[in-house]
Amino acid sequence: MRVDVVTIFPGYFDVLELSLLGKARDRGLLDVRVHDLRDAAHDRHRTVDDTPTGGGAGMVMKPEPWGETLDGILADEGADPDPLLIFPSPAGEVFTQSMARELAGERQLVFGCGRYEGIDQRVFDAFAERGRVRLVSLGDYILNGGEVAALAMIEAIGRLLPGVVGNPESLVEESHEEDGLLEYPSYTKPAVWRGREVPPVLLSGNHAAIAAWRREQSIERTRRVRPDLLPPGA
Ligand code: 6GU
Repeated sequence: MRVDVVTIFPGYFDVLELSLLGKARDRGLLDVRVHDLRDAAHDRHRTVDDTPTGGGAGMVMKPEPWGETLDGILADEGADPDPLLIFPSPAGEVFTQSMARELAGERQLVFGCGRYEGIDQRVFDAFAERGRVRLVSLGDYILNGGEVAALAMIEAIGRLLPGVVGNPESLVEESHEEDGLLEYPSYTKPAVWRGREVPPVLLSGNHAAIAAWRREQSIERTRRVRPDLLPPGA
């Protein structure tokens, strides 16, 4: 998968060189390219924002640097003919594991990270006329810009790409996968730590009993902290 990111803070994305996704990049499974929006701001101060038309607080990102940068990405040789443009925004649809799964099937994602009070609406309108554009939110709280949201989405999507996670089984048992319940609690050695024992069933060797206990724990935890995730009637 190819991922392009447009931002005024390219340094935020340095972390994609680390860990699992860094290895995925080294192995050619994930091709991430970060573009500095200010490279397309041609005045002496490399200005990317201006005051909101109609008045109000804060600043709005100007359309011209976005237009030039996105045009360049779409025209790049090696670009996909139908990439998906994603603008992280608290005004967007909420990002979920099922959206991550859907997006993991794309050939090219382009993340446009806005700052300030947002991006001039005409950028969304112009690119929605030429291709696919989605506004996507991480949830109901406010970040200072789209960078951290884009990082979270790239990690959630990237780990679902074929070959990125060594053992595909570990993708299946996690929270929000399969049955949509939260994950059960995990334990390792030692069997007693600071006087606390591992639940004895886990040491029983009885695989059916272990599976039943884990399922019960998942349901109980989900009922306690995320009852909205329980299937109707559960
Ligand atoms: Cl995608 N962007 C910003 N700025 N804040 C957010 C968000 C995105 N998702 C939740 N809060």
